[in-house]
Amino acid sequence: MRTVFDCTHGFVAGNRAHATSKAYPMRPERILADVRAALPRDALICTDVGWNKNGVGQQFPIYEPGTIFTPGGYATMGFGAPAALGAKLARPDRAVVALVGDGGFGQNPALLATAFEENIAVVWVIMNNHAFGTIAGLENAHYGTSFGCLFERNGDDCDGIDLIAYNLMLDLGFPEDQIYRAVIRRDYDGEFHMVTLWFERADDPWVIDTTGAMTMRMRRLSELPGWTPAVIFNSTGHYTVRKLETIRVGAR
Ligand SMILES: Cc1ncc(C[n+]2csc(CCOP(=O)(O)OP(=O)(O)O)c2C)c(N)n1
Ligand SMILES: [Mg+2]
Repeated sequence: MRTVFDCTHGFVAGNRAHATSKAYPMRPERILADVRAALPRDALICTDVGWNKNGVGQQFPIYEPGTIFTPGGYATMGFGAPAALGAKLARPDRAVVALVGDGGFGQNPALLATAFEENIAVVWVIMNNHAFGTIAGLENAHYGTSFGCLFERNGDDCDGIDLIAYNLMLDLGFPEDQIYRAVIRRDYDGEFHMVTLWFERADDPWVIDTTGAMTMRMRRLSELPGWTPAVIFNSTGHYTVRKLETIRVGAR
């Protein structure tokens, strides 16, 4: 007879590849595993509804009583992000994190004003799949459609902080055929990152890293050995890049 213990351990073992995967876009299992690893054991976790809640129930160890707050029962979206504010007010000594989907995070925008006004320091981890993903999945399974569940316009999911840099540069008048968004793979650890590329010169673009996560100043791509663009795109062109030497998009 299989025990609950066997099943749980079987699941964890079977899930390990996803939880450590370097796939791009990042897998939700990896987000949960990384968040858990980064947090103290007594951190307060608030979930919303969607992959975050389901995933936490399934594969996010809770170590101490009273450290998980999740909307059971009717599973109301819009709970997790503001609940974290309340948790932090109650326990300012604890780290507080909300795990929330992009759909759920849009339910209660006023929480941003409250957090700012009251200076409440919480972390919202937004699991962004450009969709009411769990509902899209159910709709697909039952009716073969994802009607009303995907956040996009003309096929563009309008996502990413790099999009701000991209649009700003276009607004400032940089030529449209010189500005591209790119998914870059960093060779030494296999992680992916999104940046804006400015092809001032056709063969060696400037890298504009809006988050500052990867570079501290503007560099040319040639100064960043081991950064391999995987995809480069703007509204008119889309390139899958196999070799750096093949990038000459500005010269088209
Ligand atoms: C107030 C409310 N409306 C609708 C639902 C039904 N519902 C459950 S999950 C979900 C989608 C959540 O989307 P998101 O927050 O992006 O998470 P994801 O499913 O993409 O992981 C919806 C619409 C709900 N639970 N609560
Ligand atoms: Mg979503």
